[in-house]
Amino acid sequence: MQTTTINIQGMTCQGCVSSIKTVLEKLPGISQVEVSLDQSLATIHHNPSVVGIEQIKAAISDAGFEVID
Ligand code: 9UX
Repeated sequence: MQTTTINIQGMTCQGCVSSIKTVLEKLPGISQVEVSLDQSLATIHHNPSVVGIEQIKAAISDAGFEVID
């Protein structure tokens, strides 16, 4: 398992937090997702041989939020 932290712009309420968690938890290879509204961060525990960082970022973008590199 690998832990990846991603900066996310555009989360304005706990509903956004829930949306992102739901989207990420549906991806294969993801074991745990924590999302902080205050810190604009997602912390994701994933198996890098199943799901890569770019795929995770794409899922967040597709959900309507901006990933900040
Ligand atoms: Mo809150 Mo976020 O009403 O997509 S859910 S702004």
